Amino acid sequence: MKEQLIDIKNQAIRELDTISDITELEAFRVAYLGKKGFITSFLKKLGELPAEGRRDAGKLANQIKNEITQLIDAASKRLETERAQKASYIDVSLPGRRPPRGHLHPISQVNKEICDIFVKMGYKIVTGPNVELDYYNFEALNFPKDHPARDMQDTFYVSDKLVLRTQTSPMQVRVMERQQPPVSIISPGKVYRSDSDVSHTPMFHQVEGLLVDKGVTFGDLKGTLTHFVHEMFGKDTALRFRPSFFPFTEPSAEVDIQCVICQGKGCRTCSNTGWLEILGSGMVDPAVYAYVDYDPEVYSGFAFGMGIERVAMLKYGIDDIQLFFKNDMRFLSQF
Ligand code: 2NM
Repeated sequence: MKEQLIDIKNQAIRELDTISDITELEAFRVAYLGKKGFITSFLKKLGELPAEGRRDAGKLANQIKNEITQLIDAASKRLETERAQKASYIDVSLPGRRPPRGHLHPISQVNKEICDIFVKMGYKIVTGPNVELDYYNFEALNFPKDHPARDMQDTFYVSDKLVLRTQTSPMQVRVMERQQPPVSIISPGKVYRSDSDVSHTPMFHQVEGLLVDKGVTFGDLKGTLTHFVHEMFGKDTALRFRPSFFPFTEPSAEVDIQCVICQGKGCRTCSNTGWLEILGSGMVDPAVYAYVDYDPEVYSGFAFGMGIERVAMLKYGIDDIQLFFKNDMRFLSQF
């Protein structure tokens, strides 16, 4: 009897040495101290023993039961300490987690691309106020007093004399006012019009350009804008100059490029015309020169303007302008 108990105890000590986690330890506890475990079974069989040995065997069994219980407690503490140490262990050789890296908004990217093309041709970038005098936004640009663009429906008025600029050309008037030709400038920036649908937002971005010197012709305008389109959309992009009208230019022309979706065959995007309008342009009207004291007998020049969102939509085949303003990372991270 006694030997049998000692054997159980020694076996328990050996087994305990091989236990490496809490689950195994629990299985061990059940095997020895559980309802059907070695010790419990032994205690249950005590009644079958002759009365004289029963007391000693019971005493020894309970003593071993306590010892094993203490061993389990100790092993449990040891395993818990090991687990905590493992959890707090830092592998200093692991490569770091790279923080996600941002980039310029697609409108900023396209704005930079447009400006870079003209800067390479010698144009200087100028910027100015978003809240502009009616004088620079309309009057000095030769808008008649009753022109529909001046209407409250189209223009955000800050006061009688102040508006949110509806184009960036007021800045060009400001430059001409303080500097005689030659001038070659582009003015990028935000502009505001009371308008909102799939192709209009109340605020959008424009780049306008101006070149004035002696002997500047419509041929210079065509050459400059053809170069721009080829740089922006590729050398193989066809373009055409279509007669148009602006208060500040005469003659005026809009530039269309071959539809980027159907290559000119005709589709929904180009309303089956094969062409997409990309910018407005023209020879600066002598009426504008009168406001800035340029001599129209000596100087001539051309000007142009384009919406950056529109250029970006054509370049990337985007059909909803609102996407540029929603800050949805699923859209923005594609650029
Ligand atoms: C356009 C189209 C045609 C333009 C004119 C001028 C200025 F100041 F010289 F008169 N700046 N920009 C112009 C000309 C803008 O945008 C569609």
